[in-house]
Amino acid sequence: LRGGKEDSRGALVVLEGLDRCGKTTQSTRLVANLDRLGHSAELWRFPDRTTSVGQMISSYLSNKSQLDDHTIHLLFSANRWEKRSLMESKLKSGITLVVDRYSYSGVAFSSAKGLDIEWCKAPEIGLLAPDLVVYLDIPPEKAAERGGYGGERYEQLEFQKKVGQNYQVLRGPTWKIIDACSPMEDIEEQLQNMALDCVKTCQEGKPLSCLWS
Ligand code: T5A
Ligand code: NA
Repeated sequence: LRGGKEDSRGALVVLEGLDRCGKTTQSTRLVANLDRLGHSAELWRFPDRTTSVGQMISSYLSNKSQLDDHTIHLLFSANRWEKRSLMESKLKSGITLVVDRYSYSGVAFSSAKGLDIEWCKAPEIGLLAPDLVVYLDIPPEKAAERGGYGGERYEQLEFQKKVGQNYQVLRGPTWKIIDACSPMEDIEEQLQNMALDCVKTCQEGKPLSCLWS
């Protein structure tokens, strides 16, 4: 017997936005809220700095190593590919994944360096497509005023402006936008409602699909 709640899948929910837009704050709260409401959910993030590929990325981001722009792009992508099968099995076992950055970061940041956007998208083809992408929208100037900004490689105002323009090109039907300058509690509530709708659609049998769709 198929189609019952017992074999319904989890949702793939991705948070995107400029550095310091509030993704980590909100993805953490969302997982806690979904859990509280009886949905099994896990918090994931990319880059996943715990793998050996992730350690190369982390070293690059903190300016401890230098890499060609194409090379680091492919490492970010490889870091998602190394988690793909686990991601699929978690979703199929009914767990909702809340993911702090995904392929859209990969494309928006690398193309801000001048790499061709189609070239940047190509290695992401075949990764699981998110059911919902929530973009936390913040003016780059406001993000720069937030705590801790300036420590890592990409945390520079002019660069973040280009990243923001690239994100606009990537927006599609699964995207929802939240004003990231709103109070944290308001963002939390909007995000929770969006995620609950999405979880419901997935439980009702929406099939998993692959990028870019
Ligand atoms: N990257 C990533 C690529 O180039 N390619 C890729 O494929 C991927 C996956 C990764 C870097 O790598 C790039 C993108 C990034 O430059 P990271 O480790 O993911 O970096 O770091 P960030 O995502 O940039 O995380 P940040 O720590 O910078 O920002 P968050 O998570 O967006 O923000 P958060 O929640 O830590 O909040 C930042 C500050 O703002 C405050 C918080 O308290 C905190 O001080 N804040 C608010 N203040 C006022 N109002 C609100 N609503 C607020 N929400 C949060
Ligand atoms: Na973060």
